[in-house]
Amino acid sequence: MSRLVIVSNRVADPGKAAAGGLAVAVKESLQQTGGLWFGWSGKIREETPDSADHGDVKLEAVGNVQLATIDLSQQDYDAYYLGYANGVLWPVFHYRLDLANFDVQFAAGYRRVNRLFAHKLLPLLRPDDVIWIHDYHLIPLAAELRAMGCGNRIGFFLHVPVPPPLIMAAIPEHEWLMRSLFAYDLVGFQSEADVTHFARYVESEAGAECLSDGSLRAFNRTLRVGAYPIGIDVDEFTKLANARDGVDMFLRMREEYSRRRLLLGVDRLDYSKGLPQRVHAFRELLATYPENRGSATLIQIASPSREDVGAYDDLRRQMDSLCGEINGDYGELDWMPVRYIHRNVARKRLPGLYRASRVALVTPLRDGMNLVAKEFIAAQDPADPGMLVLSRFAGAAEHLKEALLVNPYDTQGTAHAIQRALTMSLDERVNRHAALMSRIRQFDVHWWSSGFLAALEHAGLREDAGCAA
Ligand code: GDG
Repeated sequence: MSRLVIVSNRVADPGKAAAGGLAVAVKESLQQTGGLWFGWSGKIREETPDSADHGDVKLEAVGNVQLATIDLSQQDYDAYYLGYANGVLWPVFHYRLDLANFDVQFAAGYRRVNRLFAHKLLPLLRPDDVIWIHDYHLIPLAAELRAMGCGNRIGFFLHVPVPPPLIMAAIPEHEWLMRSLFAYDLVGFQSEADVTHFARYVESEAGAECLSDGSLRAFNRTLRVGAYPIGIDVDEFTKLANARDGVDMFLRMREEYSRRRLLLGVDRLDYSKGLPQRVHAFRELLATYPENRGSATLIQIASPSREDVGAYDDLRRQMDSLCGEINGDYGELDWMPVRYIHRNVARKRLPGLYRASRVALVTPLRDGMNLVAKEFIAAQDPADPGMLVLSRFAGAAEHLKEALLVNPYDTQGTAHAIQRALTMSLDERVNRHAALMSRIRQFDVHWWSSGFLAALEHAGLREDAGCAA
């Protein structure tokens, strides 16, 4: 059997908890098969005059997984990670052209680091390795590897959404970027909407032809594409909910909030997650349905994220002030409407928190998938489950139809949906939850990784091993 090589921007220690959807899912799939995980160590390398080679690859074995990491220079980190990946691609792919900073230096740094990754990874590869590259940080990596003569099977999975063609076309380097995807044997997206956007882009910008088997023909090559909605390890998460920490947390929360109705949000503090809009909708709930005053409490966990990127600072200030305002306007001596926690919460505590909540608010403005929605469903007591209010703009909405779907820009509509979730009959909650449970079981993390890898295995042999970019 061939060895699996996973490449992502950041490598996380499989033994430690990770906040962030990609790390959680990659860890869970790699632990099944073993293999090599290559990426950035998270460390910044000291600049020395003889450091042109960017230092060595650090190798470390953790169980059946070998970790291979490199450090980045400050300049590379600024241009590739902060500048291009998180200052151009993340905002544009989440439809936020207003937040993108198109600086040619960032694009150059992005290309430089992708080349560096290829250069450092190549010597570690065996001829029959299957390489699976993850996410928007590393779109041109296969093209760089091919240019260095790599003929291995290479797949790519994009964890974030694909925007419509005209939004994509705002990126000055969009042609180079999208063309470089054709160096892969298989490109996977989160949802059918993403596949459609990508196909429309290459049809209109590169005259691609959509073949009858769903693959795309452009730049003299054929690319297989498909939707592989990512999932969670449902059994592992249910186990976590029933483990001691999970149960302790659940009992503590239930006692603390025995006379309250708990609403919960768990997100990285990111502008794509719709946090200010969510607080506005909760405020609207208190205004329109006064029976919730003194009772409904929103716990919002917002784990710190990308604090070196300016737009995240603004969001932090905005959330501090919105939560302060709502507590000032509606709070009582014995009740505060919002508990806002701008810290990371231990993973083992999350399931208990999910289970103690009547309603989860998963209301991103745009999201590739959203794993919190699935974790919330998995953690519920099937006999008395909480209800999920889910943004129609999350990839998860494509198959979690039994949640209450909302438009997070519509404050009143979202407030009505929250009220509906809070007052829903036990029967309806049980039925909806059972349906949702069967969907997250069907599309779990094992289905995702084995489905993608099986398709990669069968993605026809490449017609040529040359470079697309
Ligand atoms: C990207 C895409 C896609 C969150 N706060 C804490 C914490 N988390 C964990 C959650 C969940 C994960 O992080 C977040 O996953 P999401 O899917 O919601 O979001 P992104 O990080 O934006 O991930 C996304 C995902 O990739 C996978 O493809 O679904 O659309 O944007 O597992 O539980 N974990 C802990 N403490 C926290 O405070 N321990």
